[in-house]
Amino acid sequence: MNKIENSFLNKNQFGDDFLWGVSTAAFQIEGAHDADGKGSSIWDVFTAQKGKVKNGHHALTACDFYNSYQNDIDLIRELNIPNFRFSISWTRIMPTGIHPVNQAGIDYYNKIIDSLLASGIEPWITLYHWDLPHVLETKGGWTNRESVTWFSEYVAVCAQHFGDRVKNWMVINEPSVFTGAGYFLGIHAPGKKGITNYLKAMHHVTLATAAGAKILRDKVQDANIGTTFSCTHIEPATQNQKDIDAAKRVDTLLNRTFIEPILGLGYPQADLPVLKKLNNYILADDLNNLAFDFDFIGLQCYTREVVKSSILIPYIGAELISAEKRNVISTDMGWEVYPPALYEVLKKFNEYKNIKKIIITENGAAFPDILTNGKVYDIKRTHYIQDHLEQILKAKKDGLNVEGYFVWSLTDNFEWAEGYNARFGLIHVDFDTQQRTIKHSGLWFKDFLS
Ligand code: GCO
Repeated sequence: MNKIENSFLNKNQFGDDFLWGVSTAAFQIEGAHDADGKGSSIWDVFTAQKGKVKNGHHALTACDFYNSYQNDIDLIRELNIPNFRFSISWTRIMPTGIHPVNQAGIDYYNKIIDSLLASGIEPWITLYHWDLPHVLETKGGWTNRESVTWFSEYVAVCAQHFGDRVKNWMVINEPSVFTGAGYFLGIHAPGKKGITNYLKAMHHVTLATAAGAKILRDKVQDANIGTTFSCTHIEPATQNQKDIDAAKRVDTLLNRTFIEPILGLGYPQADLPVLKKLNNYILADDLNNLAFDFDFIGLQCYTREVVKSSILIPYIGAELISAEKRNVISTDMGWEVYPPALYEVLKKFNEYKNIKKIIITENGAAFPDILTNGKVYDIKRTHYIQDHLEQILKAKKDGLNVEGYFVWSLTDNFEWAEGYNARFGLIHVDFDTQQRTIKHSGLWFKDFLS
């Protein structure tokens, strides 16, 4: 294979210690929804409800990673990718969310971990990537303060069984997304709505993030502990003060609300007054239990949002002007392709002086990928990745803290409410045959990492 020309970028420009990886999540790739004792998660239940997921798609099989993991790990190695981020399915480990432990679940993830290590690939575990056990949801899920205890016990089991070989951990994935979509808007599992559900989930998830991290620190020797946040560069639609203020409120909600408590700064209630309602759920010593000294923070930035003031939108008084309405280039998710967003987000999060290390734990794009004669020429995705790596280089040259980049995602997979319509993979999956085909972007990334 002659080297694919990547004239502007060279891995060495990022430094020898820069981390390169690829990210996935259990529910989106594994399938085997009830295999070997696995219990139902809220996403198993949600996808079974009519009308919740585009085209009625579900993840009963997904990418069948549960059975084809060795093939996919071989592909990770073929692509020269040294770090693999995956999540643990809580209901494989504890089918009802609490003890007893399902040994078959432990055995499965031991096989994944051992296969990765045997292949010279470093495992990076996300403990919670949205698939809460359904039994716990029947008890209120994240709106129930007991969720902190349930999650802590689950983390302890994973630390005990995997911590001898796995040193890189992320506690919770994108709390703003799954609480907002799942407990306020109702468009993601468990489909709950309303400000009370949202604020209770927000607080309990933030407590659980710190509690889980403390357990890892206690039980895993030499652990590199992080957690991940969705983040987006926010701009006002105009320089009208109302739009500037609206953008500041959206930025507070999307970029600050979940990270600032764990940095010991408390909830940014002054800049988003609705957050003062959290005081109804904050108990005396909670504020001391929200913070944790993470070894790294994972940022997951895909785009920017442009905001205008709107009296019609409760609690935030702002609305996002879609990429379509702004007539700009966008992905299959409707997200604007705007690489400078990554630089702006890195600049923003570098202002938090107690963030030790920033890793981009997700970045990627969904484009329509056509398989033609056994090839997928996804040049838009290749350019998307290259252009975002250029922004990381710019950030590093400006002295900003960014120590790694993980592509979302290894293979096309189940994109939540979008189902399989949004393809993010470096590797194409024919979901009828489970045939994998490395795309142009995957071949480029392989060359880039070689
Ligand atoms: C997220 C999740 C991933 C998504 C990816 C593309 O960031 O929303 O971590 O599960 O699939 O970001 O939307």
